[in-house]
Amino acid sequence: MTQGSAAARAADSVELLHDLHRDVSALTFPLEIPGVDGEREAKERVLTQVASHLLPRIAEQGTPAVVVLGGPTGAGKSTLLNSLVGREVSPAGVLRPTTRRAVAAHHPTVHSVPLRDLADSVASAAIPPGVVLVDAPDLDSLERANRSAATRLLAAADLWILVTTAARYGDMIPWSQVIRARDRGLQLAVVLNRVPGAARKQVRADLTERLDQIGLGNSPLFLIPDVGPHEGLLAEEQVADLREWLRAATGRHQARGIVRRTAAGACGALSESVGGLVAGVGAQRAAAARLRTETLEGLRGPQADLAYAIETGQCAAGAPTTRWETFAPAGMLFAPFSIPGSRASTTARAITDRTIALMRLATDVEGAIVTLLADAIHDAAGSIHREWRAASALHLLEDPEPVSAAGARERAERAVEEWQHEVDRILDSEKVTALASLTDPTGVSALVVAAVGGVGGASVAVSHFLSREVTSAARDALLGAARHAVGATAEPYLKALRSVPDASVEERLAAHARQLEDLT
Ligand SMILES: Nc1nc2c(ncn2[C@@H]2O[C@H](COP(=O)(O)OP(=O)(O)OP(=O)(O)O)[C@@H](O)[C@H]2O)c(=O)[nH]1
Ligand SMILES: [Mg+2]
Repeated sequence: MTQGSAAARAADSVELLHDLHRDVSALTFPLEIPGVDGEREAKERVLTQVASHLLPRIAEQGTPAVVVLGGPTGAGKSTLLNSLVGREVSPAGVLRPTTRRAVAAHHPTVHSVPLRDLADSVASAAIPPGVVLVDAPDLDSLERANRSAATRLLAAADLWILVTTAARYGDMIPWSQVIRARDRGLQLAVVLNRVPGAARKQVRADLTERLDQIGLGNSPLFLIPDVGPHEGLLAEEQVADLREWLRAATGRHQARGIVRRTAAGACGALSESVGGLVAGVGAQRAAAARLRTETLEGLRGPQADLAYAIETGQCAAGAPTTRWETFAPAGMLFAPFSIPGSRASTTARAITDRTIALMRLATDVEGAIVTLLADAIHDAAGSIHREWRAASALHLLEDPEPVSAAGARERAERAVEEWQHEVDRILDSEKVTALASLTDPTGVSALVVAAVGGVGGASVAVSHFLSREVTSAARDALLGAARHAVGATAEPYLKALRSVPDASVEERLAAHARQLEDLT
């Protein structure tokens, strides 16, 4: 590869990694579905790897290699760092776990110390210049914060010195982490602490074989003999081999080699991790689609029942019909509506009385419609809410409380009021001359409301004096208003689902994963 194309490639990689970092930072996994904790952690890992590991390495060729001392609590990681530095820079102790904040030791000539956000840095001339040696919190910690800090440090490492003890290495080595590190090209060395003299050979053979099984048999292995109860720094001769190897392996030249190798390996592993995030987004979207279907399903029953009641003219058939019939006989106020050709009183007094009677009738009808609609809204809200609670998704809502009975009633009242205006608009374009001598315009409108509500006599009167179309137009308007009012119950839920990443996010991440694959 020519120098020019190498530079172009590095520039492309930097741009790709910046884009990836931006897109992954913005990524959310809002729905609590199986595996989501893993996705959220994977997101953090990817961010650390890109920001603390890959970008600095690609941008600055002179970055020191990051060597992380990682392993179980009490294995002697802090003691080892202190012994290599020659003074206590990271407190070692008997309390488990001891180290909670990582310490990064580096040569005083190293100015751009990586991992500033993850570790406190300490300058020491005892550390070779090409390396930053990091004492990490315990990897398999019972403490979540320690576990996560250690995992993030390993994500940013070029070389991992796995520190463990002879007594516990069998069960205490976090093998899954070792395998993951191997897969992203991270170099491994193992320090086995407190090895009893007699067991030396046996333990070395056993551990080498285990490492061999996962393709890491060539990893350097350092055995530190057991010196009995011990506090403070280890004697120089106990760490001399490790110091020498570290110096040789991470001299400036080799350090760059480690860095390059891990960066290439890391791009492959990163591509896989991003692929995992893509799958995670897919799972979120599938869950959101299910929840959306269930939400709309919650509307369906109440909307259908309501539409049936309106279409069949049953929504206000009871009391209002009785009231109509009280005024319908000959000589009564509604007689001219009920008995074609009957002589109607058209005095101003009779018109006012008739109008008032019609308005009372309409109030009854509207009251019945409001109750029906409020019940439908409340039912729909209740069933949608139950689905969301079962899916543990209520936290996505601005207001996690379902619509109350009073709230549903208020919405229903507003919708019916709106509908009434719509009825007036329908009547605006009708000729109402024949009715004008019998009642005021409010009475005409009330007559239509009663007709839609299912008062048979009112229906007949509207057909006779106006047209059949007026009732059906007003009924259609009520159907629309009712459907809309019930449908509005789902709106905050559907809006909340917009926080789930959409297909474009999934596609962009998948494209990044493919491009990363090309970089390896
Ligand atoms: N005998 C013996 N004791 C050691 C050795 N290394 C560390 N210790 C002791 O073991 C205890 C734990 O050592 P640390 O260095 O704090 O262990 P660590 O791995 O840093 O532990 P965490 O910070 O909790 O992850 C301390 O009391 C040390 O003095 C060793 O090589 N031999
Ligand atoms: Mg420690």
